Amino acid sequence: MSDAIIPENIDINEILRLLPHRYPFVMIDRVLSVDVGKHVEALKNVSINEPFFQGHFPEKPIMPGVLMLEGMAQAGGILAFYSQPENIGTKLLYFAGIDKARFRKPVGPGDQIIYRVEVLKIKRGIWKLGATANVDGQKVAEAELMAAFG
Ligand code: BDE
Repeated sequence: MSDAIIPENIDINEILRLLPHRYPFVMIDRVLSVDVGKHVEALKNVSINEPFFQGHFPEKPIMPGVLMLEGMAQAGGILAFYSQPENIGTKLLYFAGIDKARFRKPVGPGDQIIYRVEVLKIKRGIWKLGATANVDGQKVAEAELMAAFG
């Protein structure tokens, strides 16, 4: 495992190369930095045009907390693929579990979410990741995620 830091923005084309997700389930727009084997930062610009706002809720657009967990998982996926590039195109990273999820503030149209995901440990092939979501410097959500290549 290299310990390269990749500070350049990883654009949406690179995100779509690494992840199998497609509309309407791509939950990150850009990767801001990757410190291989350690952490990743990614952003999502939340728009009133998000398809989920049609139903969540018709008169009060709030981003579903579970989709912030998905954004954390996708950012974690970018980190895992950069950390083990031999898995790109050969394996998928499966979301295996979640602990300690908290949703602290509502997120809506116009908010820019910054996801930060760090590797807490890798044990028997299970990655345990610590994740936060911030908007305007305030933590809006947090969780610990488990994932495995398979
Ligand atoms: C606060 C903290 C974390 N996640 C969500 C909140 C929150 O304010 N949710 N609000 C939901 C909500 C839904 C509908 Br329907 C409504 O009419 C209103 Br007034 C709400 O605040």
